[in-house]
Amino acid sequence: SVFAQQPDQLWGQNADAGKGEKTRWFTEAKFGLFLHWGPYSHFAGDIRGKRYYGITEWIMNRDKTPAAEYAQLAGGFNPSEFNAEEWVRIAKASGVKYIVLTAKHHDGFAMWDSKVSDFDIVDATPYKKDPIKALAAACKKEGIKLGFYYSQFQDWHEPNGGGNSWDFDPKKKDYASYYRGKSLPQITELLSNYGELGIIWFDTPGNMNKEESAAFLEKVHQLQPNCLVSSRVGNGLGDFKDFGDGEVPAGVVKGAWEAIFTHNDSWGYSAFDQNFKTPQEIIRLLAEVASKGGNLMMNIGPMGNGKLPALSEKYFRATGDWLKLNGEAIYGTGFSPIAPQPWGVMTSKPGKLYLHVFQRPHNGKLLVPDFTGSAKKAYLLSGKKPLTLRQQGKDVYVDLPATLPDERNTVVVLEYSGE
Ligand code: FHN
Repeated sequence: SVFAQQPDQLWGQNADAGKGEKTRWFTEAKFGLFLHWGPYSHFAGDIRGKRYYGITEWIMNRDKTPAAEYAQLAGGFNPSEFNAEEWVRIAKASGVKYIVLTAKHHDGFAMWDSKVSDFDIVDATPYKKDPIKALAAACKKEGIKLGFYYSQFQDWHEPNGGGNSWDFDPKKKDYASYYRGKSLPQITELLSNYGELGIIWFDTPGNMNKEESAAFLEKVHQLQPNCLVSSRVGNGLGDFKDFGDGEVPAGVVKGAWEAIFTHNDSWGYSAFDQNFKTPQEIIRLLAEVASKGGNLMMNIGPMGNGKLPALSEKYFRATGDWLKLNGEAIYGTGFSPIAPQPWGVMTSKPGKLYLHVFQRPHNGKLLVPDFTGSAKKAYLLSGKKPLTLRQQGKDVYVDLPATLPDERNTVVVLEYSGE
């Protein structure tokens, strides 16, 4: 590159780091939808008459609900209004390229008809159907990649699973028997019965050692060599890197990676949380993450009845409307070769810089500094209206219209030569 800004971190000593075919779809996708859905969606932040704000998927742990009682209450989960095709239609309209659904979260409840445990949606609820099967079919039909979240260490339902110390004495736990008897066999079920998967998204490896993490990674690759594994499989393994929840790395990061956010203050649905990120916040975050070379996976917590919260649907659809006009500046782009500016951030493709303008400079002149290429032309991405530009050494100035067509993020394309 002719530009100065270079990645300051590299992920991928274990995989092809975004260079090869295996992670290509992922690094080009840029926008994913995370879905946390299970019996906790039915409790919606209220269990046994007690309310908990935030992380409702942790309600069993926060409440120290005995496993047997939680299992009984989980029998009230009945997502009778769930419609997989509707979810996938909304996902498509929102512009996401992949979906990751919690097949099993820390509460140990399987969202499919597992033969390994009866603590699942078919055997333990009146719903009796397999929503994962329906979702896999809908994703296949619509060309959306599907991944499953699977909590490989924490399982609060099982005496030998990680995390539940209120029912089961951690000193007496035989974790290996839980991996052998439940979590590895369930991974086999997921990878054998739902077609080609894009991702197995492991989470919170807890006290797993390197051999144990490797056993999960290898199980996935053995059954589906192209299925990607998240770095939260633990011990430095995985095909792509996940940053912390709600974290954007400080600088550019090379390779395949994701920033993970949730739409409000919880991953699971909460009846008491309306703190949803606006379309502007999502659109800007997506641009910022892409400008550093990564994907944004944003979570929605579907309700216990199987519907998506109305505001999540509305704000995600609005994001999709922006992407319909500006997707060229997000999908398949690379990190910005120039540092973030007071007016916004940049993404790139060969010979093009996409200037994501969040804030119009008061003089209307957009300064792109450190520009070592030769600027050729500038125009608004949406509508292609030409803009005047002037290059003075390494400074490029673009004249913006008097008002930005989209105050949330107006994209200006700057074409140049000199790579
Ligand atoms: O403990 C989980 C949490 O419930 C949620 O699933 C998030 C999503 O990234 N992961 C864990 C915490 O990092």
